[in-house]
Formats: sequence, structure tokens, C-alpha cells
Amino acid sequence: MKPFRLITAGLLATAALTAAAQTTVKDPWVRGTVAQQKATGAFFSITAAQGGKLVSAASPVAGVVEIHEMAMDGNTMKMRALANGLDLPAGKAVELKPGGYHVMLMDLKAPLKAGESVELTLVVEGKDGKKETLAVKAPVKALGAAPMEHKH
Ligand SMILES: [Cu+2]
Repeated sequence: MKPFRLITAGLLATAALTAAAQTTVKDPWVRGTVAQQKATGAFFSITAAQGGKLVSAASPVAGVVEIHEMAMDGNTMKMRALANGLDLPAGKAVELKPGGYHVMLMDLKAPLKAGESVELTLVVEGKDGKKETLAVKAPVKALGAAPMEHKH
């Protein structure tokens, strides 16, 4: 075998790894909860270099995790699940923040206190249909005491 072939194989492997990590998540956080509160939101900035969709999320702290948007329903702001996922335009940061897109953590197993951190698993589907899984650690922040209302 010629040494040249080995080098080529090495470069290809590196390229494959880079392609798999096309999505980056910045500044993740989760809104803290009070006793008896069963739902809260997780927020972050997400950028998919080649574009794609955030199709699902999971967390060990919640029984049900959905990707939500806020939308006007008549005169009321309501949340609803994005059935087809959240679009991520290529190279553009998409902000998930209070009052906008968020990852809804429901059926919480315990209250989330400031200082703790929550593990999130995000699944992004690329334009080519390939799925990428991202493990994110989001610190819990206590922002006011107002619990996040959940209406559908
Ligand atoms: Cu929600």
C-alpha cells in the first residue's frame, strides 16, 4: 500500500467528523421552577452551518419535551408545538427565548433550582435528511417567580 492512500483516508475521516458537527448551540439555560410547577422552558441560540431543522428534544428531567412557538390566537398569545420542527436557515443563529421559540419541558420530575444544570438532547435533521444529536448542558436560572403558563 502506498503512503499516499493512508493520508487520503485520514483527510476523509476528518471531513466526515466536521460535517457531523454542523450545528452549534450557544448560551443554553432553563427557567427555574417552583414546587408543584410541572412545566418550564429551555432556551438557547442554535446555528446549523448547512441548515436544517430542530426536530426533537429530550431531557432526563422531563417526561415530555416539545419544541414550541408563541403565536397570536385572536388577542391571546398562546404556545403551540411545532409539528414539523423548527427551521434553521444555513449559517443563521436562531434564538430560542422567552416569548418566542422555546423547548418546552413538561411533566417535570422535580423542581429545577437555580445553580443546577439540565441535560438536553437535541436532534437536528440536516437538509440531506441526516440526523445529528447534540448533548447540551443548560444551567438553571431563576428569573422572577412567575411560572411559565402553558396553554394550548
Ligand atoms: Cu411551550
